[in-house]
Amino acid sequence: MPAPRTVLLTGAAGGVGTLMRELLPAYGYELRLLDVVPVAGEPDAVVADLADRAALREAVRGVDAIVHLAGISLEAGFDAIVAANITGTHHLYEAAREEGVRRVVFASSNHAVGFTRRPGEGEPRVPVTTPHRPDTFYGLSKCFGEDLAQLYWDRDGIETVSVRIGSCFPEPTSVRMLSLWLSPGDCARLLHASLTAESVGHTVVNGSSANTRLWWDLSTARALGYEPRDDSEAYAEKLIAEQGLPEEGSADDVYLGGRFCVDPPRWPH
Ligand code: NAI
Ligand code: 15L
Repeated sequence: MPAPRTVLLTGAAGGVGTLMRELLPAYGYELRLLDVVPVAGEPDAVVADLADRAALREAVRGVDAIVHLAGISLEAGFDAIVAANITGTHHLYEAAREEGVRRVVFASSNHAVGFTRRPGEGEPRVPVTTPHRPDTFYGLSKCFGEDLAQLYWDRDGIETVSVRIGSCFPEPTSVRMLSLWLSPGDCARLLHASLTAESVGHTVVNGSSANTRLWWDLSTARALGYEPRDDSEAYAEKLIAEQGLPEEGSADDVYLGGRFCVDPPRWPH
């Protein structure tokens, strides 16, 4: 596959989309932007809902690859999650199939496996082969997205890298994020590796920086050529002083998904 040049970035108005709009062009990509809300400062962005199949088909026409970030990014009612994340992602893959787009990078989440126990001291990091254990309807929609990607690879030959993003924000803001943080720079590096690696079929990767306190294994991401450069440890002393360590036996202490397992934050936020 020749290296993609033109890339559709869905969810371009969101937190990760805004960061990636700034960082990905340095890798040589020409971005086409899409979101259900206008993208600030980007008059050419496509404003469309993932429900609009005709608009999606037009938006993917002629692009080499898609980075799919759009959707509900926290817990919400089941019907809303189904519409945006399940039906919407299906619409996007159908548009890709109809228009001959061969590579997708799908923003999955740690919440697809949120009820997985986090490793204790000296225990191995959680691999991507750990069974799906969604902690919310939101996490369940990410499990669906990963399976949908598998189907479109096996049946239609569309390649996908499903990136289980840990916590992608400019800085980690909680003690839990010290283990899951994906810095914006490393996110761009991981998306670039996912867009350019040869023959990925459907590959699932855990998406974090090279954090000292990492809970999960980055080997499938590294196999794509991802070389993380950042480590959340620089923020550890301050965050632990401010927030303390999680209470023993609490969701934040036990599960990868933390409080999503018991009291998930709601969307919109
Ligand atoms: P966000 O909520 O800031 O951005 C999502 C964007 O999708 C928004 O701009 C929203 O307007 C758009 N959107 C929602 N429904 C849509 C629809 N029906 N049609 C078109 N656009 C729609 O989320 P964020 O943080 O930027 O995350 C991006 C993606 O990465 C999401 O899929 C999220 O689930 C995933 N993710 C993010 C993580 C993080 O730490 N930020 C962690 C794990 C996964
Ligand atoms: C996610 O999947 C969310 O989209 C994001 O807003 C964060 O809450 C992140 O997980 C996390 O677990 O920190």
